[in-house]
Amino acid sequence: MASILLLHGPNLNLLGRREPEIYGTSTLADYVNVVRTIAEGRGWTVHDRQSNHEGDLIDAIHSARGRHDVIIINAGALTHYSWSIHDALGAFEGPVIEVHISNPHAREPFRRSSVVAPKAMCTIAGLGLRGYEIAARVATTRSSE
Ligand code: CA2
Repeated sequence: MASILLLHGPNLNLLGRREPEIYGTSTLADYVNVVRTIAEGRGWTVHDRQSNHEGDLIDAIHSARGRHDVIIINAGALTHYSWSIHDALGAFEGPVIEVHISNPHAREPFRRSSVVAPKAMCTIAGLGLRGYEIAARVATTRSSE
């Protein structure tokens, strides 16, 4: 069965509980459920992991090799500076989809660059739950469709 690794980085465990004016009221579980519902409805499995630790995320990306077909990643603030995550994603053989809840380009200048983006087939940002829905559809759609 085809499989998605859905990764969330630092502080995203706080979704729905802090800063609702920026990130809304949906929880991390809501985001995971959107991806899971769409993917499982199309016969895919989803393995999800959130960590506040860069090394945990890198280990998860390494272990995706040969086990998962697609990585969907919201690396949180690590998006903007973790060259280690950039390198780890480069060693993954399948497509990487970068997602963000907010639109980082409309925020502080330090959020305008992503070290994940050069390793991703696409970036979906600023659409909240809808962006995750699109990411799940893209992940589970064969390139010929
Ligand atoms: O918009 C996104 O999805 C971000 O990846 C979220 C990151 C931010 O650093 C990126 O620039 C854009 C931050 C996640 C922090 O999440 C919180 C949620 C609730 C309360 C506090 C932080």
